[in-house]
Amino acid sequence: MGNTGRVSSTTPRFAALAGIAAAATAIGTAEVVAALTGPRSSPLVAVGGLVVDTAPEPVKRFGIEVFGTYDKIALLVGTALLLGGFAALIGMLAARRLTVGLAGIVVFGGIGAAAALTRAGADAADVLPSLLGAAVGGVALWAFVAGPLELDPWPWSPPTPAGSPSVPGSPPAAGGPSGPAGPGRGVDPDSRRRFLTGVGTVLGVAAVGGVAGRWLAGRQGVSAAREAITLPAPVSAAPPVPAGADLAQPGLASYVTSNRGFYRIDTALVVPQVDPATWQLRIHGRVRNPVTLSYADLLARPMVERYVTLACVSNEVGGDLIGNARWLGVPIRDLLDEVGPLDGADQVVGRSVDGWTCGTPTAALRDGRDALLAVGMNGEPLPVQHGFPVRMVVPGLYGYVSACKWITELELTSFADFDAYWVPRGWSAQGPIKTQSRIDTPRPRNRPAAGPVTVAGVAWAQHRGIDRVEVRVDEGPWQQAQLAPTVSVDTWVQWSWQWPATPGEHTLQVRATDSTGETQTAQRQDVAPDGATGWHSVTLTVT
Ligand SMILES: Nc1nc2c(c(=O)[nH]1)N[C@H]1C(S)=C(S)[C@@H](COP(=O)(O)O)O[C@H]1N2
Ligand SMILES: [Mo]
Repeated sequence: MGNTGRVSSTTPRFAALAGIAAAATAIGTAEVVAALTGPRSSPLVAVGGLVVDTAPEPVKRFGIEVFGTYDKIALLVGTALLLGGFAALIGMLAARRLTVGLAGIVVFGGIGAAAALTRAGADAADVLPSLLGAAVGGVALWAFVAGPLELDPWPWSPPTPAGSPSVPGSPPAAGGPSGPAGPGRGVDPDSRRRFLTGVGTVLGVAAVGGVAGRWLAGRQGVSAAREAITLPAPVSAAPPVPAGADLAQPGLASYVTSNRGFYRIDTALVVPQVDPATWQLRIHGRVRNPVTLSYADLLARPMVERYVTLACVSNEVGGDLIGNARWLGVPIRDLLDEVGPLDGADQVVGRSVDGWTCGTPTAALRDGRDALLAVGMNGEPLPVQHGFPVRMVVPGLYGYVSACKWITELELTSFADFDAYWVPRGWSAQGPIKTQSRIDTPRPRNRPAAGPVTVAGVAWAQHRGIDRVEVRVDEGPWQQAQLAPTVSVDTWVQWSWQWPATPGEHTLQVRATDSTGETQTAQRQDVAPDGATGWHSVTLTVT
């Protein structure tokens, strides 16, 4: 190692660069290996998943509120920035003492491996990407700091030949972190070129590796299998959407939500790829006759098709975490009748391939409502993001207690014996959907002209049905809105009201009454623990 004692103020930057290049190599390697061992073993995905599962509830809520459906992208970008910072630090530490830098890499590899082992269905092979990534990253770090690509000189290393102990109390090596940069004395240009070429090459290879790894993982995706599926016709078709159910008002959510426009909420950082050819559903636990069904078994059963409006418990008043689709599936009621739940089995736990669980009251699945093991959404096989190949859909219950995507198990148990995913995280074990209404148009930015203005929106009280929607202006008298027809009590309903708008600032409010006669409370309640309450209001200026 040619340490001539020359110094350069740019060296800390080079050291940081070496650390980042080494970390990128580690991650690129890990992604390639993870393409073979499965997505849950990718350290980025595993650590991110662990963060999602263990982050305190307020942090998670913040993520969902600020980034919405992009919360996962935000998490990945945040993780990458954080990792970049640590990698730079590791590079700078390694420039002073290689073993410290290598120890940093070992710690990161260890965290990745440990995180991978915590994921649902993990086995020993899942530590491989992290371990191999750390090993390759370690070699890269060595190459930049003490090996063939070493910058000449590393002014932070002791001025004495490598290996000799530094003298306690001696002044820092020339050009130490706080030492002065020697004027005009830079790094040897040849070595600088070699170093930067090395860094560039390694970053390029790492990027190619990362992309190739993701691409390989993508090829293992199930889109092709999904496209090859022909769904059976239902024995009981969905009732036709009545004329006028969709008021087709600009700004108003359409009565049927497209698959592309459907909200997506789940804890999965990487969308699970479940092969229908090997998919199985185990119905077991406190039952007389446990069964295991294949996808073919399921498709061979009589299918029904129903419109059901799905809603998320995290939907704020006025929010859009709600959508209405036509679902094709097998009635869960029939399956439960066949397995024969034992006394006291008051909870059915749906378990996803990624370990997520929801707990549904057994009674809700057997009381005659159209609770489905769904395979189709709006005439297509379930989109992968929405649970392909099979998910649950239960009218009247929030998604977190009923709508298990990528489902592989239905376990009969009791509420006393098992808490599903969100329950220990502060959400209610019971999650019936609360009656709600929303003003979709006009919105504040519309600034409508004075005169007749169509006020319109949606209201929902799944499985009870909406009886009445009322609107008021500036806290004046409540005015009855017109309800559009609907397919059933299991979907939302559109409403409209003609407003003789006058110039100035006004506040519109809406409230709905369900078929039990209960009117939405004005009381504002947060989404936690069991769904928001309160009236949606919109303040706007009429010109
Ligand atoms: N496997 C799995 N299923 C899940 C979830 C999840 O995190 N993992 N989230 C649930 C929640 S909270 C809701 S609101 C619905 C949303 O379904 P969607 O994404 O198809 O709209 O899925 C439910 N099913
Ligand atoms: Mo949800």
